[in-house]
Amino acid sequence: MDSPRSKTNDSATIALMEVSNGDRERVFDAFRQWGFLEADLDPLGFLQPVPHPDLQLEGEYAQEARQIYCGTVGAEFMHIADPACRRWIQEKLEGPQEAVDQQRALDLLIRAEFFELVLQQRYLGSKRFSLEGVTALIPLVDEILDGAGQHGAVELVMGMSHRGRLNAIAHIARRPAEEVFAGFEDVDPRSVLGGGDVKYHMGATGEYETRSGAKIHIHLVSNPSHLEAVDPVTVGRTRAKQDRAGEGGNEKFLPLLVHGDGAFAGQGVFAETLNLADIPAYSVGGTLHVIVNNLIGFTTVAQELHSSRFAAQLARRQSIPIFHVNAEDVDAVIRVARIALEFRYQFRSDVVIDMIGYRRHGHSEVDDPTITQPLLYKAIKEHPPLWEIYGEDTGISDAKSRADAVKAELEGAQKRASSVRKKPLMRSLPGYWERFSGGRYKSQYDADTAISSDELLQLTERLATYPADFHIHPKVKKLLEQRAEMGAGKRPVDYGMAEALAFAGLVKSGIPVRLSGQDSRRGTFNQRHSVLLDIENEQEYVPLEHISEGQAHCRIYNSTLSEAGVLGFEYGYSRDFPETLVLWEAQFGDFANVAQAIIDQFIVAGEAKWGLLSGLVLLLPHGYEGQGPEHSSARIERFLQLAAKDNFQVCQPSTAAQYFHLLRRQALRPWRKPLVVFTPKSMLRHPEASSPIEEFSNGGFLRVRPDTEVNDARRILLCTGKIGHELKLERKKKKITDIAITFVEQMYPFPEAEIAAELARHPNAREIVWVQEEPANMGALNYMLPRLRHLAGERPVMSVKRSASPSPATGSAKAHDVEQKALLSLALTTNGH
Ligand SMILES: Cc1ncc(C[n+]2csc(CCOP(=O)(O)OP(=O)(O)O)c2C)c(N)n1
Ligand SMILES: [Mg+2]
Repeated sequence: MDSPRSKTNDSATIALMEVSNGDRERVFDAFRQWGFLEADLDPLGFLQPVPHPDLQLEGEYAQEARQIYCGTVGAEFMHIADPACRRWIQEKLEGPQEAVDQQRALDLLIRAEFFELVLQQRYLGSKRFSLEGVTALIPLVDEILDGAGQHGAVELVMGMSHRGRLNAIAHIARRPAEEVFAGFEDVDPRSVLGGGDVKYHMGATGEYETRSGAKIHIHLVSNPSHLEAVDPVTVGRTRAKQDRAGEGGNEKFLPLLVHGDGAFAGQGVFAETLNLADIPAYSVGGTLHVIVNNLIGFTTVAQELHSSRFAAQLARRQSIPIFHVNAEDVDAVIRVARIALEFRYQFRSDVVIDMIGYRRHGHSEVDDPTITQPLLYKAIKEHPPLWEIYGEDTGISDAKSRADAVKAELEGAQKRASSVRKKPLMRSLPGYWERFSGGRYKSQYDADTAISSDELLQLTERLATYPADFHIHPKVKKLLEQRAEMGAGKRPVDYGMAEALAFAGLVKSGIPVRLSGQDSRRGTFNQRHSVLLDIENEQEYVPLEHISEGQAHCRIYNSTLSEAGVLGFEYGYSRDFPETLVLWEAQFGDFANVAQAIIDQFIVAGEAKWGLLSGLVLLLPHGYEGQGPEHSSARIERFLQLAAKDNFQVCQPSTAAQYFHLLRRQALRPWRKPLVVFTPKSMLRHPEASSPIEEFSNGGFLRVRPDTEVNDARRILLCTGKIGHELKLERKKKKITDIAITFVEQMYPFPEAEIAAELARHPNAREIVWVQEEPANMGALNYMLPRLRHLAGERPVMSVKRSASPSPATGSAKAHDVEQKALLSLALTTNGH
């Protein structure tokens, strides 16, 4: 097969040069630069080397350089700007090669191969996403672990997708083979009705003993089908483990991402993750990337999967090396693994290994690949398994008898599989949680969130103070003066101050806070100002880091311009640092849809699929303010559709104090559930949404905020957020006294008892109306109506909303005003409809 991707091939200009001995460096440099294009990387020979004009050199040096750079390893590293890095790699590749423990490598290859064969024999017709064709992955990771152990690693945090995952569970996480086989028996379907996950997505943990005798914990991260979505989650989990470990964290916890070639090149979330590598908020001291490259994705060949010659070349955006290696030169694979590992520890940098092999079967084993790649699969059929090739190459005479022994061992394990007891991991958690909901064990669900007025004053003093010699921006100075007044009860507290007080109280009591989002340090709406900048020297001062002696950290970061990558990272972080209040903020709420896979696959379903808890908070600015289709809606409807079995909380606090108590409840209660908060924009500083300081030292988060101004109303309006405040103002203007306006502050879990109590407080109200700003096909309407009707009994429940629309909001500010007036007027004057 000719490679149409040989974009660097310009054979017309091939020049033959005579080179003198004194030009050694020049010759070597040409090969260091382009040698990988002529390297022998594909065991089946379909990916042809591309002759490069600069390499058409003769002489002793060219021969020597060609041997190093055009063999079974092709290194791309000359794009790295740092000469020390380049020299380091050069020396490793050009220096003497270390010996390989070939017996060990052979054993691992045999295990990897026969594990798949036994599965194939016993569970014909089941999908397993075999590793055959790239079994060198197992000795590769073995070598990484050996090196990591020598650097003091205690844990490998590994993210990988389907290909070879079961093999990795058995041979890297070292779960007993019978446990993996048991997954194919599916003996206890009743235990996972409606939950659980397929066996090749479940996470696994285990203990690995390295060649040199170190013990390394393996954490294979639970993973959805969505390729590469696990990348930022794995890195976030690693960072959390590193942060918890403190000093030396990034030596101890090593992240490894195993990618498919198609996914590596194609999936944006990986590119987003790679971009996080050197940014202090997200750095983990280098992630190892291994592409299990079979030059195919499902039925699609490499030429259709990426514009670059190699899938791995996406990584050239960064100053990191890429090592291509032929998966059938096992010794080369192991040497490359060692170099990559050493590079990570030496330079605290990401590094990519692109291991090129093939896929013995179809995409899964029930696929017939001869339909789409007849010639390739003819060649594969005739190609012996790697352990046989390696056994012969190395001259290890008892390879066959070793293979027989491993096969017998695995068949024995398979026979025991049906009696393996399933871990009761999955279903217990939701059930456990339910026991605490419904108000019966309120203390587990709630927490004391108020802060005494003395302490509020102390916190305020710290939040509003900066060093005497600090040159503060006049606008920020004013803001801090106002915050001082808020804390002292001289002015109502706004959202910005409410949030600062919530964070300050938490870090003071030892609970760390981590928030990241686009422009979050200042705040998109100029509301946060968590970092003060000296206007003369740009020195930073973070009041939240100066609250009290021995306080926990309050880290607020501007994120990269990414949603899926950053949200995935923060989800991962929240998983492994549950004591921290972890928040991700969207610039506008609707941008969260770019991270929908993280929301769907991890945040809302992680507990049901994998039994994994997270206390992550999503802050999503929401509200109809005439700013157009894309700045109005955080898509409340989508979150409510995802709600079931107490999987998360969906809230819209309508006042600053409510926001304060909600954030503190999330951090202080013992249980971890994700929390989605629809946050205000124009209401951030609105007097109606501000709260007296007394509300911070008393009470807690109210799931429903009753209307205390009206008794025995004729009509009850139920709503969330901004529209409720607008309704109240309009009611006042119109001097209406018999319409109650009730805020549903927590939409999910549905506050049934509190709403029922509100309805009961107005027994004569014949009209119960759900009012929302969003169009009829959006917002909470379709979620609320059946629930309200259930509670209202005989009484009719109606609704006021914008007309159904494919787009969330109008692009015209004036049209918006007209619509908004109509909503208010309908809600307050007619019967709704
Ligand atoms: C986001 C996403 N899109 C599509 C798929 C369906 N899918 C599963 S595997 C696969 C091919 C993956 O190719 P590659 O990354 O090369 O891995 P391989 O299966 O070859 O190991 C596709 C398209 C998916 N799982 N996730
Ligand atoms: Mg592939």
